[in-house]
Order: sequence, then structure tokens, then C-alpha cells
Amino acid sequence: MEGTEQAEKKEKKKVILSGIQPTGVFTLGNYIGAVKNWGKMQDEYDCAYFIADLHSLTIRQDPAALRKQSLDAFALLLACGIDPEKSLVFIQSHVPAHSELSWVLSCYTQFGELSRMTQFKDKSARHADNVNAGLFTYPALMAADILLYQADMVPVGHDQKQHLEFTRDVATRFNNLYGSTFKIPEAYIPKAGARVMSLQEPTKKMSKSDENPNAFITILDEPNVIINKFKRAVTDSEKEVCFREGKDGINNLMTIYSVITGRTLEQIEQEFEGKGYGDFKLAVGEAVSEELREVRENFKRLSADKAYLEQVYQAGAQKAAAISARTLAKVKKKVGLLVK
Ligand code: AQP
Repeated sequence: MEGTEQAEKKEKKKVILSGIQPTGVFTLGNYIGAVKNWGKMQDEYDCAYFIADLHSLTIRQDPAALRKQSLDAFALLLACGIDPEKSLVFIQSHVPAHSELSWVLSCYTQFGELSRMTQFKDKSARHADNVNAGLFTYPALMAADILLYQADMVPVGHDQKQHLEFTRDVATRFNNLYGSTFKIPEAYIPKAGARVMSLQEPTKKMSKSDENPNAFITILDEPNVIINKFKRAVTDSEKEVCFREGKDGINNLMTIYSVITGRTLEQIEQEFEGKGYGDFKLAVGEAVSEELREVRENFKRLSADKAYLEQVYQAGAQKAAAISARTLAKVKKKVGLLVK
């Protein structure tokens, strides 16, 4: 009896889903804006996290490097505290339902709405020699990722807000046409750290594919590398550590320090009153390095155990296939595909 009650309680947990591309080692932005929060949600929610390898094909990748990065990214998720005993963890391309639903949704998506996506505009400007159809229809695949699992909430950084709104639009459109099929997901965007900025151009978001390695911290950077990158971070010609419009570099460092230490912006201003930027940058570097120590150690251990990683992603793929098949079958029936 008690077991049944517990099972029902588990049944009622809200579903959280999010993914990350294996386009390189996760940055401090990915960590603060997304992955750090994913770990914290595992007890309260039914969580599903995946490596979005299909999404990363929208930019030209070296095949061998992508394979390695995908396995490394999987290990990184676990190293950041995603526990496969509590959460579903898998690799997107291992679950064909993502591509199948993406196709159906793209047939319910208008050219005009995809043309408005800022990520498409940014990435097509950055990769002008490869403005492919996948880059354009990326949001339909992201919508499929989310809707297949009937997610209630999607924890993402600020840059993904527009894609989330698109997901809600396409799901609502489909539900209006065919009756309730998809849960309409909410974005879960952290109050602080949802947009960690580049250390070199603090008006631009920190990105793992930035050409300048000094612009981002990766979560596997060694302590001396982290400290040096913060030392070189672009700030301004003033001396005061305070959060104010126009002080983009300092605002970014203060936000990072605040999320890592739990101190408020006011407390940080007090802590560094009368001290220069040098002291402040060193403190940020040391705090970040310490925060990431466990991740570095976990990754070292996990990435050496390929058999364990394979076992976890195989089990994840099986479970994800079973969940997503239910939604996909519903969709196929509703749009008129002959179900075998
Ligand atoms: N700078 C950031 N600040 C806060 N959150 C961020 N995220 C990304 N950058 C920041 C969040 O990280 C999650 C995973 O992102 P992704 O790997 O799927 O793709 P992305 O948003 O395109 O991240 P990158 O680092 O900029 O990758 P590349 O350089 O390959 O394009 C998402 O929740 C995202 O919001």
C-alpha cells in the first residue's frame, strides 16, 4: 500500500527537461545558467537531461572530434552532479523519435516565425558560408525534444527564451487543431546568471565556440588558467567595484561572484570597498576555481571509465525511447499517418 502511495506521489512530480550541445567543454555560462541548476532539481522533479548532438550538426563539426566531445559532454553532465539513478540522462541521436517529431512539427511551423529567431540570425551571420536548413529549423527540433517528454518546465539560460516561446506556440497550435496532445511547457530561467557574458566582450554572451579562449572559462580549466583569464577580463577605466549601468565587465564579474558565493551585490560592493579591480578579479577567479574543483575531479574519474558511461547512456536511450514513443504514436495518429 505504502509502495503504491509512493508511486503515485512520484507520478505527480513535475517533469523537467533540458539539453546541452556537445560543441566543446561546457563554459561557466552553461554551468551557471543551466547545468548547476539541473542538479539541484533532481529531488523535487522528474528530470530528463540530454546531450543535443543533433543540434550541433547545424554547425560543421569534425566527426571524430564530435564523437569524443559527445562522450565527454555526457561524462561532464554526470560530473556536474546529474545522477542517473535520479534522472533520465541520454544522447539525443540515440532516440529517433526526436527527429521524427521534429519533421512533423516543422510542417506546422511557418517560415516567417523561424526567420525571426535571433539565434538563427546570429549563427547565420557567424557562419555565412554554411547557412543550412538545419540551422533554420533548429527550433522545431528543440520543440520536439521538449514536447516528446510532456515537460512542464525547461530550465535554460536567457538565450533560449525565444525558442521556448516558439515551442509553446507550436504546441498550442497543434493542440488547437487536434485536441490536447502536448503539455505546454514553461521556461525556467534563473534570476541571476541566466546570461553570463564574455570576459573579453562583456556585451556578448559567453559561448563555448568563441574563437578567443580568453573570452570564456571552461568548467575543466585548471585553477591557474581560470585565475589568469579573470585577470585579463575586460572591465573599465574606473576603480570602483559596483553594479551600475555601463559597467558591463564589472557587472558580469559581480554576477558570477554572487551566484558562486551566494553573496548579494551589495555585500560584494562592501567587501571590495576601497580595493582595486585586481583584488576583486583574483577573488572571483579563486571562488570559481574552488567551485569547479569537484567537477574537475569527478570528470577525471568518470571519463576514464568508458564502460560505465556506455552502460548509462544505453540505459538512458532505452528509457527515453519508451517515454517518447507514447507521444509520437499519439501525434502520428492525429495527423493521419497510418500506424503500423
Ligand atoms: N552565457 C551563458 N549564460 C547563461 N546560460 C547560458 N547557456 C549558454 N550560454 C550561456 C545555457 O546553456 C544551456 C546549453 O546551451 P547549448 O550548449 O545548448 O547552446 P548555446 O546556448 O548555444 O551555448 P553556447 O555555449 O553558446 O554554445 P555554442 O557556442 O556551441 O553555440 C542552455 O540552457 C543555454 O541557455
